[in-house]
Amino acid sequence: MGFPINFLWGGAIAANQCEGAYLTDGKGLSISDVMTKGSLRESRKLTWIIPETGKTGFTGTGFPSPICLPENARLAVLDDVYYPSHNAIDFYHHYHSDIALAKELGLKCMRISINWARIYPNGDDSEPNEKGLQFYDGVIDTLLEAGIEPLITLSHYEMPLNLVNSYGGWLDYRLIDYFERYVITLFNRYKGKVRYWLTFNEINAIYISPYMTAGLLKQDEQSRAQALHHQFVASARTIRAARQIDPDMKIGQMITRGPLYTLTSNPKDKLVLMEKRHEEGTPEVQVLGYYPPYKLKEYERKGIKVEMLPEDMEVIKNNTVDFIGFSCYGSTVVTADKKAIANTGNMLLGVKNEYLLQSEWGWTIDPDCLRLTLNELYDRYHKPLWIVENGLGAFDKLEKDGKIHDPYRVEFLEAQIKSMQEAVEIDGVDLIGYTPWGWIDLVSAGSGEMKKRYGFVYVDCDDDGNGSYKRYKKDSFYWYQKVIENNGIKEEE
Ligand code: BGP
Repeated sequence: MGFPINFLWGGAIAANQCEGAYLTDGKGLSISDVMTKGSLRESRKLTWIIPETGKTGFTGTGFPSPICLPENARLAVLDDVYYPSHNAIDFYHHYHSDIALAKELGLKCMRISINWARIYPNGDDSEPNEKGLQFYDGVIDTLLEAGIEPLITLSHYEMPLNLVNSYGGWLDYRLIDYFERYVITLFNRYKGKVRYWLTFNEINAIYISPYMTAGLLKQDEQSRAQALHHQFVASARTIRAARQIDPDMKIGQMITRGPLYTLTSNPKDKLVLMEKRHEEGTPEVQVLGYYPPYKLKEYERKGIKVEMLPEDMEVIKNNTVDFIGFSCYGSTVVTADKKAIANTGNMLLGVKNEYLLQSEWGWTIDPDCLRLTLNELYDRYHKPLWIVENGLGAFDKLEKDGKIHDPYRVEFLEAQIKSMQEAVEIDGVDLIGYTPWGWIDLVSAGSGEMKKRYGFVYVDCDDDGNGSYKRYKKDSFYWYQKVIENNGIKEEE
């Protein structure tokens, strides 16, 4: 009973949230480099300049405040503005010691991402940046030497900024070719070394955050549908390239997912639930190789026309994913009752669940969300699954003696792991691994804060980048170490 012996216990991080060194060794600007810090109450902003006049300003990222750029404005880094991605936790210069900590923690796998703008600084360059590749050679070799299997996201809320300013992001078909060039460079370089890859982080989050997922400056549904289609084609072409270059590679999709509950037993609530699931995205395209009828009907109803080349659906059909990776942070309650009180959470929108608590950032704490989600996905798609993100963002206090006592994190994760364990032991779900989010503290994607911490390792730096950047092991570090050692949570614990 329990997890398979080769179960991949791990932890996840992403380039733009941890690396820093935003212009080092030839890296180009990426879309995260023009995003300011926000907070629970104030959303992050994008900064812009009109080159002809020198006029500068701020606009929303589309999540939740709208993107509104004046004519001729380009997204740009401005003087005297703080951008969290520029230094982040400086993983770029700490990766040797950080990976040593991960080894001590016992990680068998680490989910990282590659920053496209380190490899192709402008996205449309004809030659890759050798220094950028050398950085990832170092990270990957250090992981392998530590016995840690890399799982690499090719685009985690990341793309070269030039592709937004000059092409309008994933709305432009040419990005498929540029992305393919980028992944072929990586696959040739890391064949035989890196087995597991994910294409686009939370690809279905385009409905929530079109800029972060697809570099979109437009938010209308037509643009989102078109950009998403381009990402589907790029994802399929990535799989095609992997099969040609290294057939041992396994490529997954990455979606955000959590259970949906109805507020009441009114069938109208259940209909809203079904419709919300449909609105949330179409795992079918990457998993089964076709657009499901509900999405085609929705496009027809809304007058959305997705332009497709004749070969697009062929490549999508012939290159489906090997596994489904997903992030799961909590659950959402839906209802047909318009008056029901809106949840205070900033990402998991819905109605307040009176049976569950919320995190300090308003995210629902649901001890059963993993078992439910794993079963739903497995029943529907019959593909191996991988929980590539899960966790609790919380305030932590560094004590004078260098300790961090975080029983809330242990309590949260213990329930999550038990839930995932039930899906494996009781329901027989095929689960490859578990990489909880932010095994080391890093910048929050949603708010840009440092104080929203997920890690087993504390990083001493604040929301404005001040601090020693020293790493400290939290109490949860020793707890997770034991979970991995025991290959799960033992009954008596
Ligand atoms: C996911 C993103 C991650 C990560 C996580 C936690 O949606 O893929 O990049 O940041 O959410 O969110 P946050 O950092 O806003 O707490």
